Amino acid sequence: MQKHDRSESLFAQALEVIPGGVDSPVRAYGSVGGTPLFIARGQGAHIVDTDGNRYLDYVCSWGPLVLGHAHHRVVGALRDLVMNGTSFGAPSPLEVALARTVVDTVPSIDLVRFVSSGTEANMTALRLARAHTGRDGIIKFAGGYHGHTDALLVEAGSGSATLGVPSSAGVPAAFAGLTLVAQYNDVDSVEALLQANREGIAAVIVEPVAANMGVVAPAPGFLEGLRELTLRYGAVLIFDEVISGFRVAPGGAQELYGVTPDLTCLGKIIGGGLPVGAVGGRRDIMELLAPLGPVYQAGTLSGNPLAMAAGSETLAELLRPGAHEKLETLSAHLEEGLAWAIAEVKIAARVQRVGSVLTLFFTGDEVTNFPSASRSDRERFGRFFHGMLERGFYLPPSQFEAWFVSLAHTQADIEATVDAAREAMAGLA
Ligand code: KE4
Repeated sequence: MQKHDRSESLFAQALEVIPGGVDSPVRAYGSVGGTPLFIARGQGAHIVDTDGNRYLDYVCSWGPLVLGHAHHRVVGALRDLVMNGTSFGAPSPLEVALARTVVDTVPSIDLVRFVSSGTEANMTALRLARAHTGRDGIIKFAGGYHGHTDALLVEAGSGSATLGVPSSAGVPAAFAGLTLVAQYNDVDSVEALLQANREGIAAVIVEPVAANMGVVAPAPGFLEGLRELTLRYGAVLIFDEVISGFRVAPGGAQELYGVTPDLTCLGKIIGGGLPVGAVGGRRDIMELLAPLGPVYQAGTLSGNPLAMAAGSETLAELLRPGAHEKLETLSAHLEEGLAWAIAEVKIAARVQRVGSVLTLFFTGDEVTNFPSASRSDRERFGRFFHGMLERGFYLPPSQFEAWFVSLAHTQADIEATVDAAREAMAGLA
């Protein structure tokens, strides 16, 4: 039986000085119960908590660690760099190198600006869209999560969904009122909003592969429909690829599904585990950004050399021939194995996957949007989460999140995961 004394002691200390004891709400285990584990170190596909318990990690820092923890290329690059300083507040060759990789790999991106989080990237994309169109309205999707900028904390997914507070406190009604909410995989719901606000919509923002309501793939024609509608109504199409970028294909979901947005937001993987975000897209829109144009955006640590280096090393490894194929093979085996375990245990659950992100939903019905995701049995998910944790498998502590597979996971890890999942699910009956 695992001991968690150190985590419990650290959580009590954290609660004295940090709101909720965490620096990001989903980490508090609010929707699964129990005391969050404090992590001491990671190596490859495993993490070790402060009590010395070792886990196979399917959070991978919520996506950035697609190579696994402490990859030698990332550690080596950072070790060499840090001796020469950590930040200069000035251009560095490292941001040019990473920008070149992003521009050469992501179909929609002519120019890219680095920031320090996915939230900043999405916030900037909205500002660019509003400047480009002269309009104020935004359309997002119920269950879509794009970081915590005011305009997008309306019926958001991820942690805010588990909080049961679809719209955050502190967001002025005037701001929220500019954000209209459509249903994912429902093009008609978008057209209705565009029709009713013909000249008012600056942008439609979407996770092309939804991952913050759990993983939901775009239905055939959905992304194409958004592309056609936004062209017809003169709105900017923004793909939030903070999760899917570089993960579901080298060029992200826009490459996988063959739909090119006007702007793309990136994060996570492109920083290799250090703070990063990026907004990129059509030259005519991106050139609105200061110092070229009238849209102000700035950041003390934007393009931080360490983050740029960690990102470049991560992408260099990820873009090697065969890397995405290996991720696909491992992830497909995990999906198949979990589906087998569900059938064996005869439990109302299903697996939904795109590339190396997947979610095990505790519902028997297909999950196509946030209302259907919300019909999942969150109490059962919570017990499953703890059942897996006790067996040494670290899952995202929420039904509305994605499991992340890395290149450090092995076939043996996948098989062990499936065996543990079968046992944990059997215990739920
Ligand atoms: P950050 O500001 O957390 O770097 O990125 C926000 C963001 C934007 N877009 C998408 C599609 C995202 O998934 C995220 C952040 N993802 C969550 C997990 N679903 C991060 C975990 C957390 O909030 O602690």
